[in-house]
Amino acid sequence: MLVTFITGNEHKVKEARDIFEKFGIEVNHENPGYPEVQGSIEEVAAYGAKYVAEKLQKPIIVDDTGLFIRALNGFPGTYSSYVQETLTNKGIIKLLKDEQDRYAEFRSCIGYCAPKCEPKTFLGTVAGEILSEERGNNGFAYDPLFYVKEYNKTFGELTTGEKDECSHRRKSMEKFAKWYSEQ
Ligand code: ITT
Repeated sequence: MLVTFITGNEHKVKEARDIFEKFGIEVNHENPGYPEVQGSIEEVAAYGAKYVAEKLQKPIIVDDTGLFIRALNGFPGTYSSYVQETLTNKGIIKLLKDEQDRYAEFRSCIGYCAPKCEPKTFLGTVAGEILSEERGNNGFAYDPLFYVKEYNKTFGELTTGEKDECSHRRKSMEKFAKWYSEQ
């Protein structure tokens, strides 16, 4: 089985290849880009998947991800990409400086669509805490800030294999892979 993954993020492609391997799904990577609508990550993924499937005239998946920090009412959420580029992790640390509530969730939504079909979405979430310093050099973007109790480590300190065992993306991609294998 083969799936075309539409993303501009090479880290996501690597994680997808590792996660899909055990389902016997190969990943073809393309990056034509797609408009990101205002809305939930499910809406962004569904719209993006439909847009690209019609444009390329073939079935594809996209992944829209956000970091949702409870003390900030879910911010940066769907603005995670912009915030990572502008505020960066240091800015998030500053925003939470005097905050006791450190709870946060990563949410990944896979959008799948084939031409002339309606899109389907698959959501995966993982709970963690935002540290007051960055730790670890693995992973990417928000990973060094995101502490996971079960491992007593941040995503930035986990090996790729460990992150793939428990991550939001593992959960969303696994849901998609199970459904896709049955088609
Ligand atoms: P595409 O939309 O092209 O797939 P992107 O990197 O813009 O790539 P998102 O909008 O889904 O992807 O991601 C929002 C932000 O969250 C962006 O800065 C990502 O680098 C970051 N991000 C996504 N997944 C992450 C993960 O597993 N760990 C840490 N940060 C992540």
